[in-house]
Amino acid sequence: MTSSDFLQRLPKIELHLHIEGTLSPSLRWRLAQKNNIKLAYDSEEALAASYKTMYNHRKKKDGDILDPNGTPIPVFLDMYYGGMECLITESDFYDLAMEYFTKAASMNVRYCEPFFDIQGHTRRGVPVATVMSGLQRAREDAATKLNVKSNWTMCFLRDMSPESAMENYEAALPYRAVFHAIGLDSDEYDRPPSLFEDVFLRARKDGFKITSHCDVGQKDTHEHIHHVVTSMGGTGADRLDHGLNAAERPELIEAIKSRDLGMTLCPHAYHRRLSTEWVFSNVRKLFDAGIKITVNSDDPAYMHDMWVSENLALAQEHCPFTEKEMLQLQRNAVSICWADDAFKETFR
Ligand code: ES4
Ligand code: ZN
Repeated sequence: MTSSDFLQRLPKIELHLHIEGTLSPSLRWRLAQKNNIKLAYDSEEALAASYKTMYNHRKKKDGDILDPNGTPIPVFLDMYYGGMECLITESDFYDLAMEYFTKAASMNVRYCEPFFDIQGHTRRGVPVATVMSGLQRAREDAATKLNVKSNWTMCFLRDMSPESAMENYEAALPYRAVFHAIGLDSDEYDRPPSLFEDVFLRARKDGFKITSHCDVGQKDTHEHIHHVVTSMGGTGADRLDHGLNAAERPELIEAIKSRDLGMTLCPHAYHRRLSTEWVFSNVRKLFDAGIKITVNSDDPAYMHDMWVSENLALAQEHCPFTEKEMLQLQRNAVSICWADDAFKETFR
């Protein structure tokens, strides 16, 4: 069996994926036409070409520890939020999610926990109900028609205020059947996760799982990781999204291990801007320390169409991981995911 046969056959779980980061140029083009939205590109081809030029996460700021020196434009976060403007109606959210779930089925992804950015939509005037209804309908159809099960995680944008996070949380609570967890994403610069403690404490009390991004190479990332691992929501989050810089600090490795905390890593998201050696030696280090790391894709449409299968192949090649170790990554995903136990059993 070739390595790509092995990866294709592997029943997969994806735990770090932003649904808005799966918006293909073709769907974006179609929705923009339908909704009479003027794009900055004259053709679908020009729009598609714009997806290929991104390299930086955002413009470099003082104190970033690992960002490259180049300043290509557009930067990732601008493109990502710009893409959202074509998402207006319930069926737009449904189509976005179904396009992803269909792709997931083709990769033998059997279960996923995608993120959505509620504020990315409400701040444009899209009602919470519109987002929730489209995502939930897609979730149900994906489970029955595609055999892809899922649970949604609602993220807050950390470059917006803690008050906005709380307002959106409360507006989303009537739809609590739609999502099972709360996360934190967007630009981390001078936005420690502790700023959002009120809403994370509240969400945990209300019975949601909690998680947070600590993206690679950001200013103060070690402090942010420390907070997420030890204190978020009172006793530490239920998972850590990214957090690869923990590999640089023995005390962070120890703290993650002692709580048996799972980590969702996205190798290409780092590799597109950092050295192969730095990225994969640190992935390997966390794996060898016995931490339950998983391999995921983040924003595949905006990251050179590197989906979970391609990210797994990248890790397999560069860490490098044997097939046995690849199976361990899969077991890690089963262990740290928030599916119910009966469903988890179907992966064994
Ligand atoms: C994101 Cl790569 C990344 N970083 C921060 N926030 C995000 N939201 C979607 N993708
Ligand atoms: Zn992410």
